[in-house]
Amino acid sequence: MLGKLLLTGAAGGVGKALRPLLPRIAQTVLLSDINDIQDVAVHESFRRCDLGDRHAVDELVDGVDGIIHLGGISVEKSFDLILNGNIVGVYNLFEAARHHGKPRIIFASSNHVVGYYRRDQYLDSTAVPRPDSLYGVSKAFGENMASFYFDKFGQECLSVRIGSCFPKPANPRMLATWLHVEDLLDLCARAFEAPRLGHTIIYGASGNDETWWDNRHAAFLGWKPKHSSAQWRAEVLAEAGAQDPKDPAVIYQGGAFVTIGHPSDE
Ligand code: NAI
Ligand code: 15L
Repeated sequence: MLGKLLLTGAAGGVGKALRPLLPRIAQTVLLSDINDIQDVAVHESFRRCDLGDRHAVDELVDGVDGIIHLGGISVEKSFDLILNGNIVGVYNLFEAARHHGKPRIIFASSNHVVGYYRRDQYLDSTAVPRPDSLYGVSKAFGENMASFYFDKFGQECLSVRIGSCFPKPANPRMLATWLHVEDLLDLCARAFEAPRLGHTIIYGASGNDETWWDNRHAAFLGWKPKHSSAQWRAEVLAEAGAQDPKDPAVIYQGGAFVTIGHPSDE
């Protein structure tokens, strides 16, 4: 059990879903986000912070025993927004951790680091990144930052290439990529408890019938997802209708991220 856990991006979708589960792994939780949070529970406190503000991030991390880093831009956006939240923000977080006792970091990376691999390719964590967006590039940067800070400073971090962490799968692609928040919580617990974490990359998907990812290099964590998208398969496929096998959004793992417009062209 951790003492004080820092949860960045706490006002977002995953943050909101994870919050009620966090007493299972931490005594107190410091919530943080650039947006306000009103409903703070007794075991929680809140500090508003822009991840791009180095001094504020340094103060935020002081005294925490572990970090779940969800904060940042979570979809394709302008380079300036991504630069502040996901590039400068990640640097600030790792620097702050280094200066304050190196609490373990769980970094919310994304499947969009490898979004330009086809769905018939089976990937492990050694696959060379093929980002499908500026957003995916920024997550690859975060993983590289984790690698560098471990090799140079011994800062331990689990980068979770999250698939699709939502209440239920919203389309056929998510039948393969879906991650139940309880499985994410269990993965975080194992990463904080493991005798050694080092710099590890894992794909964050539940025990779905279809998978494109192989987590053998993170097997030492003993993570066994309990949930599966199977219960929604018939409903999701019926709602979606026929898929065009020539559509790049159907061919590639990143789905619609490979077909959306480039932000600077808009
Ligand atoms: P979200 O967009 O709902 O939440 C992200 C939070 O970060 C927001 O509350 C936002 O206000 C905050 N934020 C953005 N810029 C910030 C800044 N400069 N300083 C401080 N806070 C800032 O995203 P969601 O879905 O909750 O995802 C959480 C994390 O997991 C994100 O890092 C996302 O990239 C990653 N992820 C999520 C997936 C999913 O399926 N939900 C899949 C893959 C990765
Ligand atoms: C992500 O990285 C995004 O944060 C999330 O909004 C979804 O688009 C998810 O990937 C996905 O690929 O389904």
